[in-house]
Amino acid sequence: MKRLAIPTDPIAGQKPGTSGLRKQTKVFMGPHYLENFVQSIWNGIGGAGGKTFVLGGDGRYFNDRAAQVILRMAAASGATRVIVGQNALLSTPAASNLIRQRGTDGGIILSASHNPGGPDEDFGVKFNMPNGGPAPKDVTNRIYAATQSLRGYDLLEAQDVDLSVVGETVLDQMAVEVVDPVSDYADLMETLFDFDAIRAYLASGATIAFDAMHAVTGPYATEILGRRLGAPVSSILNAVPLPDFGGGHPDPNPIWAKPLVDLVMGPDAPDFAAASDGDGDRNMILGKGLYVTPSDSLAVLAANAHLAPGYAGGLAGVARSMPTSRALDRVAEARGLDVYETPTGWKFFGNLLDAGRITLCGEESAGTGSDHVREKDGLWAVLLWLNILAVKKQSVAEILQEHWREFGRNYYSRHDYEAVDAARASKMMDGLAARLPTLAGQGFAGLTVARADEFAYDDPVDGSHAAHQGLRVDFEGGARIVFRLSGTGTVGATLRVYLEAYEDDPSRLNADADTALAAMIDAAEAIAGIRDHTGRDAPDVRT
Ligand code: VG1
Ligand code: CO
Repeated sequence: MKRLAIPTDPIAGQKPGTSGLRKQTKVFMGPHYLENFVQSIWNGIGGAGGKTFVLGGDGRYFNDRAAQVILRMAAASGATRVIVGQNALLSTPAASNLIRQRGTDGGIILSASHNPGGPDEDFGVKFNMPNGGPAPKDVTNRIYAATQSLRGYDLLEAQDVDLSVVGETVLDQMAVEVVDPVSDYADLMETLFDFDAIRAYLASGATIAFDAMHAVTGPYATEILGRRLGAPVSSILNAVPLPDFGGGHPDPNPIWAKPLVDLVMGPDAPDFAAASDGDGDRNMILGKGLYVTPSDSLAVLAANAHLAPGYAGGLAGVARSMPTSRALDRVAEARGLDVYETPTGWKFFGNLLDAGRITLCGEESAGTGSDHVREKDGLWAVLLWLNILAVKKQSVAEILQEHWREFGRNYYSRHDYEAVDAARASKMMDGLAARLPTLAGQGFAGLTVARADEFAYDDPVDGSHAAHQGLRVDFEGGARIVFRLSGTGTVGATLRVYLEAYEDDPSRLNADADTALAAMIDAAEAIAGIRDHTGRDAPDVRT
């Protein structure tokens, strides 16, 4: 085995976004592209020498090849050990758990999350810190700076490591430890939730459906929901991970998980249904005949988490990303909990979790989690819901109704305009940012602006500052519109418009969300001129 020092030049555009570096697969497969980025990770974290890393991914196309390259690069750079999920699989939360549990120096997760996979779709590489969470901005900035000054990378010339068998091998001087990707994670779940109660709930005839969307959660759901909790095999749908996710978008929302939504709206609806995304960190929650918005789900979980053993002592505090609805704030206020508002992206929760200021947090994009790992966690949310259902012995619909009666309802919807011309999208956002100070007091579609600003965040733990985190327009009466550009899209720009209206009149808690938000949609258009700027008549995706 020979260590090679391969000369390269910097590659433009290797700037990590909201969730690592996400690009089209064929870009990652291009000459030196993956290698340059991985070497830049090593350089950005002060070298790989003597370190132990976790490695795994969501099983998408190129996952297996990329894992072999990374192993050879880690060995060439003098890493001591890499802990790899069998067949290079690890869900994002399971990777976060292993990074923490094994006291490692961090890990590399191969995933483009909910983006589709395949040679003509997307791939991604993300570095997580020793606390198990996504790298914060100072680290991704160092990694990015390294990509711009890179002159070469180190690679071991070697055969592929057999990752199909659990056990330990050696690659040059480096230990490669292949582990079962599921068991440690499943054990952790057993410490948090009342598996006996959930087992009894399922045995009493409650029916569930979990859609793994041919992504990484298939094996996790099969072990946890099936083997450990006794759910029938037939209740786990699309359980086999496929490199192209069966041709679908592994994005658990009513658009991309439509078959599951159709199931719960139909005559054979199970009592509870859920789906997760490509890398297993997101969740969609459904009940008989209904879809629970992620923001509502977060609020319900916060209000009821104490019913699960892992949270029986109560919550230290809670947090949500800025565009997430303020349903959570209502719960926090009623329960006397601190609530933090952070920029989009899980990395901003890390410090709050590490400092013990919060126990539970979430995002409107279907991410919910707690201090058990440092990533959002799809199956965790499913298990917490099941634990709550098992204890309360109510339906999902009853739980929601009760929640809205107690706290009021935040009607909510997100409109995405995808692959918009990037220059035009920036122009729209810059123009709107400049006009924000003039909006207060103005009326749009019958709504009066109370205040408008550009969101910036000062981390209360380490004092770091994040600017330009989205434009907020608050209206009299508790409604709000947020405008933001995505940091995870891979083609052009994605404009996200987040709409929210608060209602506490008991006779108006059960409107259709689009109807309840109709004025907001008009106001968003009137304020931002979305049609003119994007050339689009309507959003591509509404969730
Ligand atoms: C999106 C979501 C954000 C989430 C991020 C990563 O980012 O809006 O809430 O944290 O994806 O999720 P953006 O910048 O495109 O809006 V995933 O499932 O990659 O881990
Ligand atoms: Co994800």
